[in-house]
Amino acid sequence: MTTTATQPSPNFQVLQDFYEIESLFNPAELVIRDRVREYVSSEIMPYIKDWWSTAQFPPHLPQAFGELGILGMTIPEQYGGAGASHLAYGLVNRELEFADSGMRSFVSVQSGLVMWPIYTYGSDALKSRWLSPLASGNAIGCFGLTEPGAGSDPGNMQTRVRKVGNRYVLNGRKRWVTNGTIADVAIIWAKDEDTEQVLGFAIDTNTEGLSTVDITSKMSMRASISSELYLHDVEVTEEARLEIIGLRGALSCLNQARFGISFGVLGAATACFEEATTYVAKRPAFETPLATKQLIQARLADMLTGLTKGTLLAFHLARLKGEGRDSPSRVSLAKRENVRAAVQIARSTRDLLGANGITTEYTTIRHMLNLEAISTYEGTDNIHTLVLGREITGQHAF
Ligand code: TGC
Ligand code: FAD
Repeated sequence: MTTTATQPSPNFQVLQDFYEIESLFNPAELVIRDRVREYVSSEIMPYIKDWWSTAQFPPHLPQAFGELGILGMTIPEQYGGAGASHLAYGLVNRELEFADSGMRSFVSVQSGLVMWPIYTYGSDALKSRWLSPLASGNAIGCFGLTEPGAGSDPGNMQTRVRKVGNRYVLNGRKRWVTNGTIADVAIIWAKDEDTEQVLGFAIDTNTEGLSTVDITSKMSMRASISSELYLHDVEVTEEARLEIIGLRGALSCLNQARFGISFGVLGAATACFEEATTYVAKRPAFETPLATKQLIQARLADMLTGLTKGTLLAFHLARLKGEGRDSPSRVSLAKRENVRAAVQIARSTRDLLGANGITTEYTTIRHMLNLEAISTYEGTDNIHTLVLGREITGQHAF
């Protein structure tokens, strides 16, 4: 048999929610999920391959995301947020990353790494200056923690700040800053020259001495902007300083983004799983479709299991987060495990697609390459392993 006409088609609606988690979502969560799904389907899916291939993040997207109400959506409405649940935010991440990780990354950074610290640690003046424009997408934010010589170990950052009268002066260099060249406000972490304590600032990117340049040689996250950011005697007022002292200020922001990633990567993995399932139903080999082969079915079974376990993990983490019980190591476990599952599903799909799997005619190679970056950013796989090792043994093994 070489034709496919009689093959039953997979029911993705059932497979996407194999353990019927959706029955636990509230109506508001489903409404926002569906609204974003519709937007992704009509306004992102038809174009994303080109955006990724030509390495562009279209400038109309921030405002479109603002109109959808998905920027800083867990922040209270008085600051321009939607006061939405963490689960709703997670589901939005999953929908966006079904299209491309770069779409989710923009929303992650803007919401978790820029709006969240301004909301949590910013003065009233900072909140009223930035939160509403960031929520509407009229302003864009970025987060500078990583440096050329300090990625996994941000405690070794070289960027320095010194207090001069009632102002602060910053010098240093940040690397791999998502949205760096398009940002209006940059959250920058620097060590106090006197105390060696890490301090955080929300800096208007028009401030003299601050400059940026894009990293253009990426083979991953091509529909997302990654930049270098230089600070040369950048002077800011006390008002720009975040009210938190120590590395924990910066690390607390990462929990927000890592949470979103644990949902987001399920979207990329779902896109790959659907592509694999559709492809093997049609692709003949040795006279029958690949879907009839036991080894192929075993692969699909592993994919469905990975997706289902990942969904349960992310969903429960959202519930814990809602109750303030999302400890950093719980977040680490979900980030590490769900990224691993997604990478595995993407690589496995790439293989099932054969030679076609290395072309951008299929979506999987794009997701697979994006997921490589996600395995590195927001804490590498090794770093999250060591966070869990420390939780288990009490021993710091970094
Ligand atoms: P350590 O001694 O463990 O901690 C220093 C202080 O911070 C506290 N802490 C945390 N607080 C909140 N949340 C967390 N996740 C925290 N982890 C630690 C800790 O309790 C301590 O507080 P205190 O009050 O006692 O001083 O610090 P360490 O230097 O040994 O480092 C620990 C380690 C390795 C886990 C940390 O440095 C780390 O997470 N490294 C990975 C760096 C990272 O993930 N960078 C991400 C940059 S942003 C990014 O990638 C954006 S990608 C774009 C997108 O999201 O889409
Ligand atoms: P390194 O820290 O040099 O790690 C290299 C390897 O060594 C990894 O395998 C790591 O696991 C391993 N390793 C490190 N330490 C240990 C150890 N103690 N034991 C065992 N193994 C270890 N950063 C920002 O601040 N803001 C952003 O917006 C941002 N966006 C990003 C977007 C993209 C697309 C990418 C790729 C990165 C982004 N980053 C951002 C940076 C990201 O957070 C760092 O790349 C990440 O933290 C890892 O740092 P590194 O690249 O310097 O790798």
